Amino acid sequence: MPLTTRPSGASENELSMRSHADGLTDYSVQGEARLHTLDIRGPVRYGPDGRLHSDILEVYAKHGCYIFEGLVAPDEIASLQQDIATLLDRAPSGRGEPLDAKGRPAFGTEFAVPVYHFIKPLSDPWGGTSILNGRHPTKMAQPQPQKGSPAQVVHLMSGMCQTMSSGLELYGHPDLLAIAAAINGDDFVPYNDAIFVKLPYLGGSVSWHQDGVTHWDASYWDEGIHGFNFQVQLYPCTSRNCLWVIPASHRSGKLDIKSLVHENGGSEQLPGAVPLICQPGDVTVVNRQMLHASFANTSPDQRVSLTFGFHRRSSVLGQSGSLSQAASEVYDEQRILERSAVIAVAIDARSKRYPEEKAYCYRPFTGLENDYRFTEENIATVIKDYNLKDLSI
Ligand SMILES: O=C(O)CCC(=O)C(=O)O
Repeated sequence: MPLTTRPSGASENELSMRSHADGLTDYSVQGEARLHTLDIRGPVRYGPDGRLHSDILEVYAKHGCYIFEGLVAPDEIASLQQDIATLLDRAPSGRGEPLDAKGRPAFGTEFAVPVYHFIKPLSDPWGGTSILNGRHPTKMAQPQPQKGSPAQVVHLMSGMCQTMSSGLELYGHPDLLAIAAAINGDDFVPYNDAIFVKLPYLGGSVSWHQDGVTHWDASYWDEGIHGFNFQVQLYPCTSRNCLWVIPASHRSGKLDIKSLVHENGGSEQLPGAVPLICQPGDVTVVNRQMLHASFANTSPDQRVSLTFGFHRRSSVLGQSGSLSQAASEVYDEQRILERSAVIAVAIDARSKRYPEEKAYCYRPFTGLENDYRFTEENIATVIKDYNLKDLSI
């Protein structure tokens, strides 16, 4: 039995970091070999019609994921890395603490949605709980952190379009938005965003799950109905710290994850999975219906993944709040417009930072560009606390 699975009768405290890391070795080798047999990576390419190349769309439709190599340029990645370093430096010293580790007022206390989400090092905060609609039914092994590790570490940061200028500019990236349009239609709408932080020897796990929660039982269900997530990678992602996916699982409907783990001898090392190994600047696209997970980071390498998703408009319109939102929130035209306006403002913010680049033309805001410029007023009305209006399905 792989060592990342807790031996029966053993308390989780008995799993050392070393055993956890060793237990992933064979699985990593096999997963990497499997990854190389799949043709799921390459630079972004467009067809003669100027839209994302149909070859890429076919691969994405078949496997549910794609790795766009080097899509975000090195200078932009450097800005993002710098802004992330600042955010981490200014984080509260722990959950709910007013000061950062250097005794300064912590960053981001003015935002309605807390910026920082803390966990115990190497833990799995959602597995086996009812959090996020209970979509993580099994718990990952939680190795013991090294002596002297902090009691809490940052696991997630929310609100990248208001916490860092490079985050808002990235949200308006023309290639990313063209990919969103190719997959979800020109009238695509946003979902949410989260920055996953996997610090070396400390980062927690995210147990196996599928993201969508609303449309599984609908008669009109299809493999793209819950949209997709981008992950923009700021550092090299290895099989030890990266996101793992089970290719083609987005086409299987809602999976019984508890049974899959049970049938796998209780091991969370599910068969058939591949690690999404990336370089800085690579961007993964993962269908939200894919079975995916990441293990506790018992490696020396950090991963920071800027994660943000998009939906088909038709999937969202008329739906009610889900995941962490109140069910009474209805995603009507007005709500969709208010949240989508972040894209329009981001495009303008980006064009000020990268004036040589051809700006993306976001169809729902064609003709409204002058109302959604990157101005003080729009920062206050469109951007501030935009993530209260996420469209989570
Ligand atoms: O990046 C990770 O480790 C987890 C990402 C994830 O589960 C998600 O985007 O739904």
